[in-house]
Amino acid sequence: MLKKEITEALNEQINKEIFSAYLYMSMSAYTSDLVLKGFASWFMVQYHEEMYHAMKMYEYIQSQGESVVLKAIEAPATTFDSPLDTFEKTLEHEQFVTQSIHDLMDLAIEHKDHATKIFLEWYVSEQVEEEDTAGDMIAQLKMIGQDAHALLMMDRELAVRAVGIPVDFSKGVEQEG
Ligand code: OFO
Repeated sequence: MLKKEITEALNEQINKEIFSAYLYMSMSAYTSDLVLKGFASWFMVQYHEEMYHAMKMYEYIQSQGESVVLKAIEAPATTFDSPLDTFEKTLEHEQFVTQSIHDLMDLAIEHKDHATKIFLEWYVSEQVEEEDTAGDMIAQLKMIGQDAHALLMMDRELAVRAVGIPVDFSKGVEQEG
């Protein structure tokens, strides 16, 4: 059982995670239009990661005997200035999500909700990684500048990233198939 305020905040967070998925899907479409297939693939992997974040929370709410309440997902931006802009906006968005996770953690601490606190620790670590990755991409793209050859090399590297988490949630977030 969760306190009402915590259930509501977790449901809000599901919305933010699905918005993140939607945003990265939009960045995938944009970079695909630029024929940067590696970037497009990388962002689609990120889309799956975000859906996983949302579903992990969805299951946690249910495991605590509470109800998931889904809300409308805001439309993401559909156009960006450049590949660099996509990662700058990614970092900006991840900083917003980090703050939201920290606020949730503060709420769990305030309510002495130890189970939710332990559950959220995974997200706190995940956000450190998310911001770090976006920061690295920005640094690399700034180094690349207008060098098309270097950009294509980076595109090839990004294409290698594979989905490392389950994407079929029909049997739960921790099981595939
Ligand atoms: Fe869910 O980590 Fe990004 O938003």
